[in-house]
Order: sequence, then C-alpha cells, then structure tokens
Amino acid sequence: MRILVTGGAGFIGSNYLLMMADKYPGDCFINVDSLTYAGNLKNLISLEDRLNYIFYKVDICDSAALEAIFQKEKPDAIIHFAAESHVDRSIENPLIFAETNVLGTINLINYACRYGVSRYVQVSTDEVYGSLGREGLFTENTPLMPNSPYSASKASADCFVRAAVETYGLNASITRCSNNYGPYQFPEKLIPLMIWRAIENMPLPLYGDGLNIRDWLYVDDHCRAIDTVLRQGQAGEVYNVGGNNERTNLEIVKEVLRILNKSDSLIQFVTDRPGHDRRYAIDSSKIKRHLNWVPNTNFWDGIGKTVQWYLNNERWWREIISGEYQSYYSDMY
Ligand code: NAD
Ligand code: TDX
Repeated sequence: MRILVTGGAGFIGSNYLLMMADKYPGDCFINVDSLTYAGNLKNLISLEDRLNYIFYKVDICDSAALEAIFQKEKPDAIIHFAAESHVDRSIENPLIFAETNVLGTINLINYACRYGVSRYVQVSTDEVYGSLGREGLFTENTPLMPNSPYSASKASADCFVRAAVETYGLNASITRCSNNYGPYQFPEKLIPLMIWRAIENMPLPLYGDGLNIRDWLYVDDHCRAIDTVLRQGQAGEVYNVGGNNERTNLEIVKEVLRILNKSDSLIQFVTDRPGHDRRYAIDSSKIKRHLNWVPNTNFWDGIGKTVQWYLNNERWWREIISGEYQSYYSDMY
C-alpha cells in the first residue's frame, strides 16, 4: 500500500511514521508536511535513508503542489494528521485554523476523490464534542458542540469528511481521540511544557483551579488505533479512541514533579483559558468491540517513559525553546 501521511513531522505523525515504517516494510509512506513551527524533521532522521519513506515539504492548502503529489505518487490511502493543533493559539488567531484544518482538509478530500484513493482516515479529536459535566462519557453519537476555534475547525473538517462519504462515496473513517502524550510532543502542550519548565525550575502555569479533567492516552496506543482503523475500519464510521484514564491537570503536574523530584511550590495558578472545557472522557467501546483495539500502556508507565524521554533528549527541546529551531529550517530549504 502507498500511504500518504499529512503532518508526519508533527508529534503524533512522527510517532506514527517511526512505528509503521518498521512494522510495514512493504508499504510506502509519503509524508506531506509544510513544516510549520510544530513540524520537525529531526524527529524523522532515522527514516531518511529508508526506501519506504518519502518527504514533501508542501502545504495541504496548495492545490497545485498537492495535485502534483497525487499524480506522481498515486497513493492508495491517506492518513490526515496535518492541522493547527494548539487551542491557545486558536484563541489568538482562528483564521489559520480555518485555513489549514477546514480548507486544507477539503483540498485533500477533493484530490482523494478525484484520484480514486481507496481508503482515508481523518484524525480528529474528542474536543469536537464540547465539555462534559461530572458524569458521562462521549460516545460516537454525542452531538458536536465545539467550544474553541480549534475544536470548531476540527468539527467542521469532520463534517466535510462525512459529506464526502455520502456525496462522493469516499471510503473514509474518522477517529476521535483524547489527549495524547509521549515523545516528540511540542513543548507548548501541558505535559512537555511542565516537564521542561520543572527541569529549569521555572513556574508551572496551571489554568484556573487546575481541576479541569482530560483523558490521557500514550501516543503509541493512538498510532496503533489509527492503523487499525485504516486497515479494518468501515466507510462512514466514527471511532472514539481513549485511554480510560481521566486525570485533573493538577494531578498530572504533581506526578511530573514527583518523577523529577521537584517541589510542588513550582505550581502557579494563572488566569483561566477562555472557554476552557471542564471535562473530557471517552467511551472507546466501539473500537474495542468492532476492531479489537485496546490501549497497551498504563498511565504510570507512560508518564514515566515520557519524562525520561525529555530528560534524555534535552537537545531536542532546547533547540525548540531557544528559537534555533526555526533557523534550522531556513538553512535547509
Ligand atoms: P502537531 O501540531 O504536533 O503537528 C501538526 C503537523 O502538521 C506539523 O508537522 C505541521 O508542520 C503540520 N502542518 C500544519 N499545517 C499544515 C499545512 N497547512 N500543510 C501541511 N502540514 C501542516 O499536532 P499533533 O498533536 O501531532 O496532532 C496531529 C493530529 O491529531 C491533528 O489533526 C490533531 O487535531 C489530532 N489530535 C491530536 C491530539 C493530541 O493530543 N495531540 C489528540 C487528538 C487528535
Ligand atoms: O500552560 C498550560 N496550563 C494548563 O493548565 C497549558 C498549555 C495547558 N493547561 C491545561 C489546559 C487543558 O485543560 O492543560 C490541559 C491540556 O492542555 P493542552 O495541552 O493545551 O491540550 P488541550 O487543550 O486539552 O488539547 C489537546 O488535546 C486534544 C491537543 O492540543 C489537541 O490538539 C487535541 O485535539
């Protein structure tokens, strides 16, 4: 199979490529990524000489460049990771979220239909369902009620994927996953942010009362779920993916501090995020029942491995936070 992977230089995309290029040596992985601030080719150095891996620095909104890739590479399948992914940035600048997440997705779907791609996976998020109270779980039938510009753009993209299934017969499925954590996560997100700031003995900004709840899933488990949906999922179906692992942000940060042997006094409560969703929790029984997927990594192992990865890969995150990261790309291209 020739699999076009968008956003493969980001956090989840690079974990996916590193895992699957090894697992499926007979498949070819075509990574299309525009290398925004969140894309980092250093994540993928170990794939550079591989015969089953190709990289294109292309924006999914660039129709001509995208079509040229479809013509040349003739992908059988698409996994669509590429997105603007940070909620706080979406509050500052919603337009780029509409461009990449909505228009970029429509562009991709157009070519997927025109060039007869036989399978398409839209990597979406539990945030499209909005916020839960103390009780209950998001199921695939929960109405879409996005509360941030980020989640509004992802929900809109999901609707265009659904429309392509109904209107053009695209063989597409949608995954909606909870919060991921693990290696290569950009250090603006909660867990890597707290790890590097704790290492630096800097204040750890917790929004509001720190009691907002997220469901956390180790990134490898999400990658396996996407691969399962790619190979076994049904057209038009949505699959929720979660870790059954609800934690408050305060619990997460305290665990990071405990592993690093740092004091809780680094925690600083700061002004809340506007529109901050209180609780996410996922019912993943459909993907478990229909496709036999289960998470493998328990949270205590996963968070331990993650903190250790950031300790072992200081250079990776120091380059990002020092700004050398951007000049690396201007030197290369
Ligand atoms: P990320 O921000 O780490 O990576 C996004 C990647 O997309 C980057 O490599 C970036 O360069 C690329 N990109 C952005 N705009 C592009 C464009 N216009 N053209 C081509 N490439 C572009 O994101 P992530 O955390 O890896 O998330 C990947 C996907 O998974 C996203 O669609 C996100 O909505 C979804 N998701 C993420 C999580 C999570 O916890 N991180 C959970 C559920 C779903
Ligand atoms: O400095 C911070 N302090 C803080 O309290 C940051 C960056 C976050 N938070 C809180 C906000 C959230 O309740 O931590 C929680 C997690 O925040 P993020 O890491 O920004 O993730 P979230 O907003 O939950 O969205 C993430 O999960 C779903 C990803 O960024 C999305 O791409 C994914 O779809």
